[in-house]
Amino acid sequence: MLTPDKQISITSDGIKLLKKAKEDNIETVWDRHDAQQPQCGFCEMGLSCRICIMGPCRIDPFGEGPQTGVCGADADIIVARNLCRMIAAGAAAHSDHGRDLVEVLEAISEGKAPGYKIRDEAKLKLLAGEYGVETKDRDALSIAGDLAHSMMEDYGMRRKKVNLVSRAPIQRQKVWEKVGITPRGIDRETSEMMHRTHMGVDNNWQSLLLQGLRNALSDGWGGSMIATEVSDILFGVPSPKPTMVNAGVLKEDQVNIVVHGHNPVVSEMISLACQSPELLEKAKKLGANGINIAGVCCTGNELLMRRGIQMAGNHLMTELILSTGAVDMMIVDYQCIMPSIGKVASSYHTRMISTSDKAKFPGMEHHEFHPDNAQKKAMTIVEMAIENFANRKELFIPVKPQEAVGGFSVETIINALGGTADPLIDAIKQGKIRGAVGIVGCNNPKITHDYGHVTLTRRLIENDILVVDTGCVSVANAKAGFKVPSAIEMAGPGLKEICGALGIPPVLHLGSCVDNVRILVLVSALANALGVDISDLPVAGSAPEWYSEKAVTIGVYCVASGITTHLGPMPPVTGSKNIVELLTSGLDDVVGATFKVEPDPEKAALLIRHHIEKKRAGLGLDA
Ligand code: SF4
Ligand code: MSK
Repeated sequence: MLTPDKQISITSDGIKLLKKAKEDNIETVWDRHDAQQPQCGFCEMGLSCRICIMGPCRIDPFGEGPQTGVCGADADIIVARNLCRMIAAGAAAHSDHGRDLVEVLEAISEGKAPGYKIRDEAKLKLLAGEYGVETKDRDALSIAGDLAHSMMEDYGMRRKKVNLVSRAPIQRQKVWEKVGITPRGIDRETSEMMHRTHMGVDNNWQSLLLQGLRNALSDGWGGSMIATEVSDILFGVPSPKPTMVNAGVLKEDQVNIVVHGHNPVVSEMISLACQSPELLEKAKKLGANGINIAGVCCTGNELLMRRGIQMAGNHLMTELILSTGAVDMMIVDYQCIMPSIGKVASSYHTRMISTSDKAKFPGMEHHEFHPDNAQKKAMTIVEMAIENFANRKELFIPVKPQEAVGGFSVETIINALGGTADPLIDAIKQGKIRGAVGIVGCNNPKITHDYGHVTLTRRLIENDILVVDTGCVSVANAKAGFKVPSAIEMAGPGLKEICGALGIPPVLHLGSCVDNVRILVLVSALANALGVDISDLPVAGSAPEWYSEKAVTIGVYCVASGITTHLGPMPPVTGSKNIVELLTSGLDDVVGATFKVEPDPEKAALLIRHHIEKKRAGLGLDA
C-alpha cells in the first residue's frame, strides 16, 4: 500500500501536487516504488551478480546456500565488483558531461559554435596556466583551443596524472601516491575499473576497492572539475543572485519552459532564446505576458547559479511539476530524467523535448543540439513552446514561491570574506563556526522527500556549523527558507554573528552535482591556509537522500580526498562484512576519512557534530 501523503514529502507543493496527480490518475515514482515491494534482498546486500552468463548468481547471506558464484567469486569479490561498477558508472556520467563542455570549448576556438563565447577570460587564463598552455600575447580563442586539447589529453592515457590533481594540498597528493591511487587519466580509470571487474581479472576485494577510489578521484579532480571550470569559462563564474524556488515559480500568465537534466550547454542557449525580443513579441501576440524559464534538477541549478533562474523543484518533483498543467514545454538533456515523464506529460498539454544524441526518452520529441546548431535550435524550440501556450487547460499552481539567494562559487565566498579565507579560518579557530559540512545529492522515494536534507541542515546550522549544498539538496534547503540572509535567525549564535556580518545566509548554494568539486577547491584552500591536510579539517560531507551512481562516486572521491562522508541510504554492500568494515572504519588508516551510514537525520547530525569536534580537538582549537 502506498505510504500516506504526509510521509511522502515534507513540502507543501509536493503534497498538494501529489494529490492532484492522483486525481488525474498519474502514476508517480512512489506508486512504482510501492509496486516493486519487496525489493530483492540479495541485490540490496550487493550479493547478486550478473556480470557473465554462467550466472546470474547469488550468495546466500545466511550461509546455508551457495557461498560462491559459478566462477567461484565469493561475497567479498561480488560486493566489491558491484560497488566498483557503480563508481565507474557515476564517474563516466560526470566526466562525459565534462567532455561535452570541452568539445564546445574546442568548437568555439574553431569558430564552429555560433552563440557560445568565452565569458570569463580571467578563468580561461587561470586554467591555461594550470595546464601549461602559453597565454602571453595570445588571443582568447587560440588559448581556448590549446586548453581544450590539453584537457582532452587528461581524458586519455598520455599523462602520468590528471592535471588538476595538483590543486590538492601537497599532503593529500602524497597520501594518494603512497596508496597508489593518484588518477592517471579520466577515461583510463573508468575503463580499467570495468576491465578489472570483468570475470577473471581482479579478484582481490581490497585492490578492486583501491581502484574504485582512484576511479572516483579521476572524476572529482578530473572530469567533474573540468565540467565546472569550463562551464565557468563559457557561461561565467557564479555570483550571488536573488531567485525564487518551488512549484510557485511557474506563472499563470507566461509561457513556462522547464529545463531538466545537467549540462548547461543546452539550457544556457534556451535561456538566451527566452530573452529574444522577436520571441517575446510572438509570446505577447499569442496572449502571454512573457516567457518564464524555470529549472528542475541540476541544469536548473547551473542556470540559477549564473543567471538567478528560478527552480521549480528537485528530483522527486520532476513528475509532479507536470501535473500543474502549467508547463508548456519541458526540455531535457541527460541524467536523472525519469523515463516516466513523457507518459506523465501526455496527460497534459506539455510538449516534451529531448536534446542529447546520447539520451532519448519515450514520449518525447527529439531535437538534437550540437555546438554548431544550438543557437538556431533553441529559437525554434522556444517558439514551439510559445505556440503551445494556447493549448493549456486547467492550471493548478499550488503555492507562492519562496525567496532564496544562490550563486556561491569559491571565488564569491572568498570575495565575501574580503579576498582571503582568513576571516572564515579565524571564525573556525575562535569556535564561532565549529566547522563546515557539504550536504549533497538526490531524493529517493525510500525516504520522505526532503526530510533528510532539511532536518540535517537545520540541526547543523543551529549548532554553528556552516552548510554548503549542491544538487537536489540545494532546492530542498532553499524551499525550507534557509537561503535568505534572515535565515541567520535559525543559526546558532556564532554562525549568526559571522553570516550576519557578511550579509550571507547560513546555507550557501554551491551549484549542481558536478559543482561538488567547488567543495574540494574550498577545503583545499582552507587546508593550505592552515598548513594541514584536508583530513585534518573540521569538515564533513553528507548525502542524506542519495539514489544515483553519480552520488556513489561523489561520496567516494570525497572520502578519498579526506572528507568523512555521511550517507542516508545504505549502499548495497552489507553482504560483505569485510567491505562494510573497510568503508566505515578501515579507510581511516588509508585515506584519513570514512563513510558513516545513518538513515535518521537527527542521529546523523549528532554523528557529524561529534566528528567535527574530534577534528577540532585534533587541531588543538579548543585547548
Ligand atoms: Fe556468476 Fe561469476 Fe558470472 Fe558473476 S562473474 S555471474 S558470480 S559466474
Ligand atoms: S540532479 S544526481 S538527483 S542531486 Fe544532479 Fe539531483 Fe542527485 Fe540527480
